[in-house]
Amino acid sequence: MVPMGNRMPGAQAKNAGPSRPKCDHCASFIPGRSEVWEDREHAGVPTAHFVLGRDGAVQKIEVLRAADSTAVRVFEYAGGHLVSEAQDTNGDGVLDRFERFDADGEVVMREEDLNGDGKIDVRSFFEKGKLVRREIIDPELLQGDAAHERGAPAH
Ligand SMILES: [Ca+2]
Repeated sequence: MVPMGNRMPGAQAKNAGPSRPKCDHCASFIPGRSEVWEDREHAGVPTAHFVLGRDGAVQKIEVLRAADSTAVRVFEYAGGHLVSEAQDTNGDGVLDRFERFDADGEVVMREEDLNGDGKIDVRSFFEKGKLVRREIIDPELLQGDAAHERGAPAH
């Protein structure tokens, strides 16, 4: 005779805690959208984050700083073309330069946070790669050293 009522599943087996994948090269797949983290610098933490679309094409790539996983560069793609790029140009952990590109890969707009407060200060518009208009958004930049071109050679 086999006792029928003795196979009580242990309550602990169902309560093993949250399953949090801890790995240096892991992927989580969500229907229609996939995300992949990679530890490209063998830093023990992910330093690249890929977001893939339903078709498997890359939609977004984030390059992460190993020290604190903040994004230092963010690339966004649509239809296989790079449409925007954001960058932390001075390494303070805040994205401070944002560019948008046309279908030919030419920059059409660049937004810059020059004083590192996380707000855009200057917005530049381009046509066929040439600067056509520039807006100064932060009025503080008009008082004094507004003419600082980021990336321009220092004289
Ligand atoms: Ca700013």
